[in-house]
Amino acid sequence: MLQRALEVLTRTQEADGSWKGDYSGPLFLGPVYVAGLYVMGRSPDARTREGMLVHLRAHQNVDGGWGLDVESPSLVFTTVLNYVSARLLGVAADDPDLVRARAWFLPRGGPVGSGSWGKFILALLGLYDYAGLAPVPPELWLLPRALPFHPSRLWCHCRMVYLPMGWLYGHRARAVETPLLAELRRELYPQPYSEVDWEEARSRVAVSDAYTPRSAWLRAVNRVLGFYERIHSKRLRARALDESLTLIRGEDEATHHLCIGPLNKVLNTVVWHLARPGGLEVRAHLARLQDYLQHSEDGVRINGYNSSQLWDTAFAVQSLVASGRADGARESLERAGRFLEAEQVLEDSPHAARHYRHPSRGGWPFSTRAHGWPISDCTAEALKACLLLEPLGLNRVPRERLAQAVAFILSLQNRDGGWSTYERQRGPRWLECFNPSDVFAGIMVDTSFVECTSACVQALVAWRRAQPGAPVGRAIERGLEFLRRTQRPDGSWEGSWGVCFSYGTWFAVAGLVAGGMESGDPLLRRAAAFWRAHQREDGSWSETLQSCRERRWVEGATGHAVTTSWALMSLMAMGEGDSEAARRGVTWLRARQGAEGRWPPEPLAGVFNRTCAIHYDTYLRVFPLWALSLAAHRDSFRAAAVGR
Ligand code: LAN
Repeated sequence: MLQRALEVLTRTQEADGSWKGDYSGPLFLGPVYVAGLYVMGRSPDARTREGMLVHLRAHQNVDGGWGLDVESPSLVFTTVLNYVSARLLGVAADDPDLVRARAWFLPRGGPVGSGSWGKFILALLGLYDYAGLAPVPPELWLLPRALPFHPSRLWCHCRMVYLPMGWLYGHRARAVETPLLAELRRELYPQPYSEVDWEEARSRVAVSDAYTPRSAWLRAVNRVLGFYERIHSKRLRARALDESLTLIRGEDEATHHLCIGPLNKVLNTVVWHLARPGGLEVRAHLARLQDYLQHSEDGVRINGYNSSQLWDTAFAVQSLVASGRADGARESLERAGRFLEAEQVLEDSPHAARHYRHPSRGGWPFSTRAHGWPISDCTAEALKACLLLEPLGLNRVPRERLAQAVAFILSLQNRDGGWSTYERQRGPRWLECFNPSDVFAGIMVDTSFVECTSACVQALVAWRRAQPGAPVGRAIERGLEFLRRTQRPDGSWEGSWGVCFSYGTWFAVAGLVAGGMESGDPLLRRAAAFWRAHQREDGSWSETLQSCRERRWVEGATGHAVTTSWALMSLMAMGEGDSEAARRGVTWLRARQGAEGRWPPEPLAGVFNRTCAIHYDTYLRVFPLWALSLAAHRDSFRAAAVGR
């Protein structure tokens, strides 16, 4: 059965050596894409349009709304945006699905109840008045860089979304009026459009959309900025808009017009359409817009990134090597090795300091080299994969380049010993009090994460083994200390990029054990107790997205193969492989595998910013294989020991 799982994985590899799959899930990306095109007087081609509508209809909730992602309860933000998107794609207002949608959002105030990003996109379309938005003044970019709230200190995803938003806000950019937009203004609001109280709308948000409450600090800042909007100097604004455009250009060039993510990709494209209609910039952007499209049997979605190729490939390599059957997968590993080689970032981004970019050289991104934004843990996982390929003679990345990857990782370590995602922590944690998104948490500052920290520690340990005497000991120690410090009283760690305590605990344990922690250590005992406490009667583990939102363990209805694999890998790492818990887990996981070697589909295991689920296409092919491989090794090891 292990062999089948291995075959499934190698069979699904791309010709370029990577694993490339669906990276969708969020339901706000499609509508932003459609809205962006509409502002530019364009619409998707017929096939994409049809496909997007299939996907959109397939994920409408029974109550008539759309969730933040394909598995979540309805929000006004995503319901209004998907409604508008369907209309812009040609669906009539009396379509039964749209009638149901209106019945859901109208009693909640329509756009007025939406989380702030929904209001912004609607303002761009002329379906919401700019007076009803919290101000996004581009002048913030002109503040002294040393200020703790200079935008360059924000988490890169957040600042890259607000950068084009500031430009568009400063211009009060708005789609050319069409009869359809006039109809939409009548459909979206419970009252006539001319009677909406925009001042009041600014501070309104429906309960469904208010995950992160607007703090008193944020409300105060919004009042001050609102006042500033009335008195602002035109000259200063013009300078700020120029500066924003320069920074937008910098982002475009550093990413080959892919941009860091799908949102700023669309917004930057719209910016250039307005700043230089028909210019080179728009054309370069349009050429790479379809990189974000995912065509599949059940429609067209927008991926959350240009792909997850590097990440998936690094994990696939690790699970194939762990299977102990690398010989059978040699050809596949060889191609994967080539992909890893091809995707390492070999130079810093152009004018890095001017664009507030951390040096990139030596790092690996989540997707591809062209994307241009390397990440701490993606670099770490790729480095681990290369070092595993080395003894097999399949690593193609020369030592100097591996050393650059190590230097990149070291350059990212935070003062608290941990690692954040793309950059060292730049802003104070209290900036999170100013999170204006309503629907996400933890978007303001790139702080240390358990997962990133563990991956970096593991990679540095592997490097020290390959390169004895490498000066990484102190960094490892500080990373381990961070991991020790962040364990919760129940023995778990909270993850941020997968669901949730299972993901975090798997990473933390793997990091601590790699760093030399002994199986009898009280920390690991507590972690084992955590796993035992949550094992289900049938031997599996199951954790849901709700855990991330509520920040406490919330169990699913049935066992999950991915959660169970994380639990098993963690138990085996901490020396609990022979325990009753591990044995029952392994039995469940084996029985769950289908005859053709796959594990049946299950709820999404990826998450971001505590609220939004995202699909990792390879997780069901990689983690069960990996966990069962480790278990099989133990079995054969035990058999050999008994025989002796
Ligand atoms: C990702 C994708 C990769 C992911 C890992 C490398 C797996 C993780 O270990 C670190 C965080 C990171 C880089 C990550 C952060 C948040 C992202 C970029 C995403 C989940 C993909 C999409 C998401 C992005 C923020 C979506 C746009 C929404 C905003 C709130 C700006």
